[in-house]
Amino acid sequence: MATVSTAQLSLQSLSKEVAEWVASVAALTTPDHIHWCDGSPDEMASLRNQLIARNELQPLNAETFPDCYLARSHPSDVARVEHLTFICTPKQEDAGPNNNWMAPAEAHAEMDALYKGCMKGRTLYVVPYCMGPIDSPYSRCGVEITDSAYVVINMGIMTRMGQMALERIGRERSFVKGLHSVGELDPNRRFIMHFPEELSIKSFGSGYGGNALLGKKCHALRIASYQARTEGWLAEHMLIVGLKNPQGETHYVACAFPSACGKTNLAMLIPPGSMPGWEVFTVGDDIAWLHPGPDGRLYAINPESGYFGVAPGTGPKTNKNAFDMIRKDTLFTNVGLTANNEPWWEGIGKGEAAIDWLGKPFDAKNGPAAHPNSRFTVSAVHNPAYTAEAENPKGVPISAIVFGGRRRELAPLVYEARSWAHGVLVGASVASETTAAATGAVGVVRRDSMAMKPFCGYNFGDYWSHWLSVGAKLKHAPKVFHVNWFRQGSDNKFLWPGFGDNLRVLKWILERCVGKADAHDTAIGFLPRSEDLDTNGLSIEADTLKELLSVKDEAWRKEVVDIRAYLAEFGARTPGQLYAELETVQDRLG
Ligand code: SAT
Ligand code: MN
Repeated sequence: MATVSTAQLSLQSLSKEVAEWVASVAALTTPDHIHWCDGSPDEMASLRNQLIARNELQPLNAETFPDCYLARSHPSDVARVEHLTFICTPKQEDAGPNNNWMAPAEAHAEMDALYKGCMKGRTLYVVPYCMGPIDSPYSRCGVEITDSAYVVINMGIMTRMGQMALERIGRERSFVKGLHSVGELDPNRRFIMHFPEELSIKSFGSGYGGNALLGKKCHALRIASYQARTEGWLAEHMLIVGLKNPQGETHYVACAFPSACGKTNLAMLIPPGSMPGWEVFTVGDDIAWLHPGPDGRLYAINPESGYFGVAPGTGPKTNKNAFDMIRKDTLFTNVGLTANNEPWWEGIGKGEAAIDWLGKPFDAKNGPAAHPNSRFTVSAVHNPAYTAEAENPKGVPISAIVFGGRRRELAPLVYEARSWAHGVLVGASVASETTAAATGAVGVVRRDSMAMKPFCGYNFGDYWSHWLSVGAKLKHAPKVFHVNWFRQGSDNKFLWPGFGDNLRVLKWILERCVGKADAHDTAIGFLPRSEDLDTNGLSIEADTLKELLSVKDEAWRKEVVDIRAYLAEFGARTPGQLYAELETVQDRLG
């Protein structure tokens, strides 16, 4: 029999469902000890101390990085594993060509065989959590069972974890069950399985990021997207940012970009000096849950309470807010170290690495000092651009939805969809070059609908229909845009400066939303002319700007053919309305 500890947690409010599930998992995994997490600072400190004693966590320079720690994952376990991630619905068509599929019974059998006795000699942690403000009707709860203290510490930062979540679960009696074990960290015995109809997740063999922090991509996107479809809302891979103009009006924008395409940077943007009077507030940097509100607008909450951001490239010039935010109370994973025991990564802008992410003396010949997908985990309240609106149970009203990808060519800096339905087509056809956030080749262009390719818990065809139906319910639907910060010239240099200057594009977007800015009508949608963008104080060649705002008809004709072929992959599930929208674009291209 396992010993049990409950720390500060009162189990009075415990639902029968949670108790029974924990007991059945304990019977399968046979841990030595069961610990019910309360999420308190004392509990976090004690978990950190255990990891430090086992050499699995290293305190960093206490003077310059107080309460900061470094964790190193297994070198084969550094990113999400899309090829080992499955959606297990009774019918394969319901998972769709966008997902790997396995029949639920087969998946359960396979996973339960892996779990059998896997926690022997270990502690089973019960992690009750709430995704979203604890008092929001839009929030949803879950319980993660894990044998990794590192996962518990991350969940403590990324979610509202502990007593309050357990109480809410006791009242609601419905929660997502997430079972996680690091197993032996063997890539050949690693699976991330989702059972959307059962609201459950089974993950084995990885201790990293989205594979293991089950509240994040597994619950808040894959399971939630499925729940959202049945309940009439949207769970999206989007940052949420508030923009206050010099006149004092604040608008909120939700933006979908694939992993490691700068969502965190955009969410924490610092206005350029030549745009005085603008202020930027971060509501979220990765996930948005969007609900039609009582007034016919779309409202967003951020289900997370922290950031699991990419470290490389984070510097005082690229993201000063993030740079300042991660100087205390931060958990680093797979970054390098300076001789002074400070964290170091490529793009940090100062100092040099002495130790690489593997813990070896740094030698540039062996690769970068920090793994390209190395991360920081930090509470949202440490962000200088934090806003209490992130706790608003009603969410924030969304004025614009912005899709984007990393595209060397084709997509202009920005364009506006003609309507919600056209916007759904624009989102559905998002394509981007792959990044280091997932295992596999980097830099290959692939379709990544709404930046949800790895995260949609059901058939994309049904998902696009659902997007159309949500829009039809909105009296004041947000306008939809597409941006591309990553267009390159023939010399491979980026044409647009990006970072803070992206506010110039967002400004045009907001002015379009209130009918103030001009645009010209092109085959693919409305585009600003050079003079419609605020370029005051920006040094950019007139020709470069023109190039950024150009639509190449010939290339777009090819793109239309490619998009049609992509939509056809989803057969009869693709809504006819998307083909109709595509036809309009094609006709206008001539
Ligand atoms: O590994 S995570 O899924 O948490 C990060 C990401 O891919 O955005
Ligand atoms: Mn992400």
